[in-house]
Amino acid sequence: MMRLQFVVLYRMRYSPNPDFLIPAMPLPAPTPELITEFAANGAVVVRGLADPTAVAALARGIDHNMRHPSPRAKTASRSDDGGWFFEDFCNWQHIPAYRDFIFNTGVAAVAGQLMQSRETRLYHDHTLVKTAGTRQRTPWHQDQPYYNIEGRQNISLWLPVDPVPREATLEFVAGSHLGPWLMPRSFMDNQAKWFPEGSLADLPDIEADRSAYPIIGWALEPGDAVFFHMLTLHAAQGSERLRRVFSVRFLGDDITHAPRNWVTSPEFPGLSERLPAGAPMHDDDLFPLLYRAA
Ligand SMILES: O=C(O)CCC(=O)C(=O)O
Repeated sequence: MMRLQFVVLYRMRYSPNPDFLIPAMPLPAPTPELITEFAANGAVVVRGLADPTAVAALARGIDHNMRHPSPRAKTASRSDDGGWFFEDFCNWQHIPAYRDFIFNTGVAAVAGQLMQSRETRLYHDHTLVKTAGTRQRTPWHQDQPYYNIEGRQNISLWLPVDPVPREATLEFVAGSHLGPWLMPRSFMDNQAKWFPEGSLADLPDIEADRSAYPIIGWALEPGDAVFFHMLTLHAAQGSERLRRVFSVRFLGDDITHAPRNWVTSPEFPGLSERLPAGAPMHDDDLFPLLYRAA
């Protein structure tokens, strides 16, 4: 019964609707060159993905999110940091601007075409804000080892609503998504809280020898976006100015559930009880279909 209600509500609330905060926004399809670049580098930039209306709505949504954090919110900076690195997850059902951006624009179609998937599902949203003066770096890491999924057809969008200069942007090691899974560690105290110590190779010290790696990254204007694979190594410095980012994680055709013996980041409480290991994510309403290629 609950499941049926959710499906009906979802159909009513999330079909494209001109009254939404962010009006329907079809987007140009990625070029074949961009799709090839994504496959090779595991990260690409798309300029002007979100228009000023969408950027303003997302900025208001992020500000609301910071004033009303969910129980999943985290502070990823130390108490003596000059700023605040705020993170929150899985808020699309509560923050209309997040929901409208995900469901009412063509962003999922762009994601699906970049990862060359017939279907694109929502995995989760992630808000990442560094307030002015935040010194906390985001250390180099891959995202997928923190998650509860297996499969290669995946993609994340990282979209700032403030200008981000090159020195504060998200950086990537081009091609690293083609390499092995590397040890996920907690950002502030470097602990192995996910895979057991020794079960995956540790990351090399990329900062100690940056010139040895093909590091790519772009200065971004509000509404520009980077898309990256969940195995691409990425990192960011602190930020001298306010850097508010809305991020969406998308799943493609080959993604299956990988329940873990530890608390994933983010956590999907109760999912392991209803979705077996190896099941496609489309077997659960938490991961709604956003786009299907014709
Ligand atoms: O915004 C940041 O500083 C880090 C972003 C990140 O690690 C991610 O989006 O997965």
